[in-house]
Amino acid sequence: MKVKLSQDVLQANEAIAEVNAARLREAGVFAVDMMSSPGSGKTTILERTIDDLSDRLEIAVIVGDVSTTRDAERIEEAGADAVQINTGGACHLDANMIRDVLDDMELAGYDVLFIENIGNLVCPAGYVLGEAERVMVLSTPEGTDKPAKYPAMFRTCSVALLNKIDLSEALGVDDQEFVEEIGMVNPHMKVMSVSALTGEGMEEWYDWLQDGVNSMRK
Ligand SMILES: Nc1nc2c(ncn2[C@@H]2O[C@H](COP(=O)(O)OP(=O)(O)OP(=O)(O)O)[C@@H](O)[C@H]2O)c(=O)[nH]1
Ligand SMILES: [Mg+2]
Repeated sequence: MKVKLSQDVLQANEAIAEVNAARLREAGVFAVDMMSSPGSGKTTILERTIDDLSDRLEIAVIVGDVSTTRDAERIEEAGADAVQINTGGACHLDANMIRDVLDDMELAGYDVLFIENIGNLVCPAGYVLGEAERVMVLSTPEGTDKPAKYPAMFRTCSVALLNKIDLSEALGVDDQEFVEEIGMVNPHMKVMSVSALTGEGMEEWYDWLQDGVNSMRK
């Protein structure tokens, strides 16, 4: 019975996510779900992305956290519209939470909607939200074993941003090892190595985003 309940919950979530996805497509908004463990650099990547792209793209961010509005404040400070969802304890966002926020947004005004999920390498993987793409942020201090230990997250995402490569040398880690470990879990995953701190590698990420935006305009 427990299994059935769990499947019902996931099926209900998927039905709502499909409605969210249709609304976003209709409005021509490229929606990206950003997932990672806590502190890998999701908000920092978004801050730099907003800073670098806001002259050519209209960006909005839905930020999920268990508590506080700190990330939404950082996003607004960077210059994009932000909506904070506090889950009050839940370890992932779900499609229902996103639907409620979309109801209050003028979607047609945006090119990109980022959804920063709760920092967690397990739970968010099971809950689609209506996004066009799922992006995983893995940072170098977390260790090269994370893809093998948390495979569901790496299999569900199409892109991995390997962040904090400015620290690789000090940590004594080889970025190529991360790429190989990711490839063993998901050979189709596109890996981009970046530093949100220094800006290294961010152009490739911006090109990928622009391609996504263009695909929504066709
Ligand atoms: N050296 C270095 N530090 C970084 C980089 N990106 C982020 N950080 C730092 O990592 C810490 C966490 O960054 P956040 O952007 O808040 O991480 P997050 O994934 O949004 O965290 P949660 O929302 O709590 O899950 C901060 O101290 C950032 O300054 C990077 O590329 N290099
Ligand atoms: Mg954050």
